[in-house]
Amino acid sequence: MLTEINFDGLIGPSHNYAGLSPGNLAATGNAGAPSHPRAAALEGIAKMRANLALGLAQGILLPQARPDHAWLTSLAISYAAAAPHLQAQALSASAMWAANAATVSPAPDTADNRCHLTVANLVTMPHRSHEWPGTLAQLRVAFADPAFAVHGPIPAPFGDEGAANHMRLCARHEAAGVEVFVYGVSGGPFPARQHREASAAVARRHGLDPARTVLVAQSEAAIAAGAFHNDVVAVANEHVLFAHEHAFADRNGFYAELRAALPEVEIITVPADRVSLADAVASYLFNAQLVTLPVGGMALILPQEARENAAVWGWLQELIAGNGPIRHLEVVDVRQSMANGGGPACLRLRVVADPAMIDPRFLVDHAALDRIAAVVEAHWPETIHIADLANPALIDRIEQARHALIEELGIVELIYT
Ligand code: SUG
Repeated sequence: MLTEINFDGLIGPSHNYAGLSPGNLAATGNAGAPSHPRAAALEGIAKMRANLALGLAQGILLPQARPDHAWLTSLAISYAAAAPHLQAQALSASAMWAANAATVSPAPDTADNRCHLTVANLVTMPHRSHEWPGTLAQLRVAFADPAFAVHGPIPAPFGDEGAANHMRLCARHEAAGVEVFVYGVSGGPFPARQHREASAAVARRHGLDPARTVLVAQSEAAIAAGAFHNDVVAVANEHVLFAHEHAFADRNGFYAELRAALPEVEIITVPADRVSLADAVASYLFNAQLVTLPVGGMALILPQEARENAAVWGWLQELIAGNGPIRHLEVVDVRQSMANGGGPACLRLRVVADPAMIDPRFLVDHAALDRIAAVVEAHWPETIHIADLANPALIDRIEQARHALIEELGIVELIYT
């Protein structure tokens, strides 16, 4: 049976605030602040438990080996000898944001009726550009069944940031869908991280029907306001699109194309005079997980920051009081990730597939999360100060912590990736 499974990136033991992502206002604003990897990972685990409690299927992706010695070796340097900026880039725990791991086209959308995954190349940001080999290795283990086709990255220089710039709309998860690829042309002072050429290549590779594929430009104003990925200003689930008024360059043209491809689509647009782009970016209203509940209806899984913003929370109260499809708000605390610009939706990769076809070590229930949480409690550093990134004792601790997790989960084939 095809089901939507959310795979959350488990927040790694090297989680820190090095300010590596220009255009990501939270990350640059918190540069140099002390981080709390243990609390961060436990917040992520609590979010997964909240999903389980709603009756949703939950998976995990593992933190990658950090520092990335293979990457440093390809740059002909060791961690100890590397300059501080290279150390930070090699150590980043950024693979936690699983929405940037890959783009996923479920089987009902593809020509060969397999679920296709293309690992994202993340070429725009140096600290993310070396994630893909580790991600690809994991995807090849988790989705080894022939029901899946796992592809390598789109070649540089075409930037691809994965599912964060991809939305799937359909009558029901298991029905054929319309896949929407959102790319950036210009981001004002900031880079447009998703390139049209990359999106179009992913759609071709996955064997999507051109009549059910839409390419749409993100608005420059949104990128300039800090929406470095589309999932900061829009989210979709089944037949519902929930988006900010200024998310897209040509809103009316896009909506018309979408309605033609999927007549039952229901579009909820949040007007800028109720929630400004600045409030949307600060609160991560749209970086919610929009999910279909087993009991019926849809829920938004929102970060705490959305409840703390009066304009956003007021708008949401009206939304759920109305007669629309979204009836339930679930608030989660992922502050450690949020401070690096990653909300609830950034932390997860959605895969519509039959869970029986997936390596069970990547699927979790409460008992598996108890075991993971125990490893985190015992091994993850409590605090990382930026000055510690050069400290060999911290690096040793980070590497040991990941080994302990891999051993607990029995995924030893991934020990070095
Ligand atoms: O790529 N932050 C990530 C946040 C990614 C959020 N993902 C989605 N919107 N789907 C990024 O900008 C900050 C890391 C640092 O500065 O150390 C960072 O990479």
